[in-house]
Amino acid sequence: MDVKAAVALEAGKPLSIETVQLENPKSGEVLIEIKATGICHTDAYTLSGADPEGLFPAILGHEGAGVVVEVGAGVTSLKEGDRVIPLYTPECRQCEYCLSMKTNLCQAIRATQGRGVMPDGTSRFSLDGQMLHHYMGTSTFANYTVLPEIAVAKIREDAPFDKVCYIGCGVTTGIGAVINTAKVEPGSKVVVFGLGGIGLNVLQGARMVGADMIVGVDINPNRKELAEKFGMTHFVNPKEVEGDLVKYLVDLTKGGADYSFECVGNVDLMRQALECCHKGWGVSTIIGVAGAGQEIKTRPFQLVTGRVWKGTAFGGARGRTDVPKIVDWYMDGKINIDDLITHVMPLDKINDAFELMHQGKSIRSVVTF
Ligand code: NAD
Ligand code: DAO
Ligand code: ZN
Repeated sequence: MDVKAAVALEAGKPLSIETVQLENPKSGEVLIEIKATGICHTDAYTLSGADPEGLFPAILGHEGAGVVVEVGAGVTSLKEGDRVIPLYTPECRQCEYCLSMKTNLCQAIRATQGRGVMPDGTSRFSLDGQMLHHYMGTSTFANYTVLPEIAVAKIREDAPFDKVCYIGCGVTTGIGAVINTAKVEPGSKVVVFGLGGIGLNVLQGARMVGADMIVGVDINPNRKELAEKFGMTHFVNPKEVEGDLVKYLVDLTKGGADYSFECVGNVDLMRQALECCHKGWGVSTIIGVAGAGQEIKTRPFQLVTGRVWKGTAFGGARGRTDVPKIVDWYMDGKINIDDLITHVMPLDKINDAFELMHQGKSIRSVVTF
């Protein structure tokens, strides 16, 4: 079938709006009509060419919501008409990783997903006969896409696509990092570095679990007002701090953070996030994706004296199990998504979304089809 898609033809170039060809779903796969997709920092990272694993040409996008329109042979958990969210972290419930219950990093289709193809080793997308790579197994910058059944979360029928698409990455990553990875307790002191599409969701996760003090750190002062709405109790702009930021944060939290989160992708901030944690028990979770080849460092004594360094992908969420629950939280008014979706546009304008992100003017832009 013909499909309208924003294609990343090469690194560093704007996306090109094209009519591409999409094959029918094969065994164990489903065809999804994408109704809305968010544009995340990670799409921009790959498009920029900085992602060493980035493949071109490709159809990017990993934060979508839509409807199942066709199921391939052997598909049992989904049917035509189901509302769904594509998962860049699948959940097969059968692999060693899934069965361990210690991680959400299902490995069932890891190798082929990393090569930009479906589990049978081929792509469903092409442009004038040339193969196009899938991206993160999801490729949501197209009005139709094909996914393996194990990488699709079925959600409730009344969930609005233009809001819950954000649960496909940013919302789940931020809130999940608090609940699943760091396991923040009520009464905690939390420090969040970076108050963008991820960090604001860390704030609302921390508020939801009952953290007492929630410090937000960002160099963009325009983030303060929105961050307060999402639970931040104290704002720190590093540009306005005289002297050492770590010392300032340790003093502010009266001994250090119980939990900190790095939501920028900056290795210097990752170090500061670890070192502003409380001696003996502070846990720092890395969410941001750093540039290719970059490394983190600290003095080992920071760990010897009880601080813990962690990282999280997709907020530690097991997508088919956890994503429908997060959709329920949104529908029940327990979490706020609406105020984070600052721009909505048609696919033809998707390059504007990248521009708004680079200028720090948007939190989330959403393309609706
Ligand atoms: P964003 O651009 O919306 O937000 C980043 C924020 O960091 C901005 O508010 C910016 O002003 C602030 N910032 C930049 N430099 C700073 C500095 N030196 N000190 C303090 N604040 C600073 O990005 P986002 O969409 O929130 O994504 C954040 C990171 O998370 C990215 O690296 C992204 O790739 C990554 N990410 C990780 C996962 C995961 O599963 N681990 C999932 C999605 C995104
Ligand atoms: O190696 O098993 C694995 C999974 C690797 C990919 C995990 C995703 C990491 C988060 C990147 C940002 C997502 C938008
Ligand atoms: Zn698995």
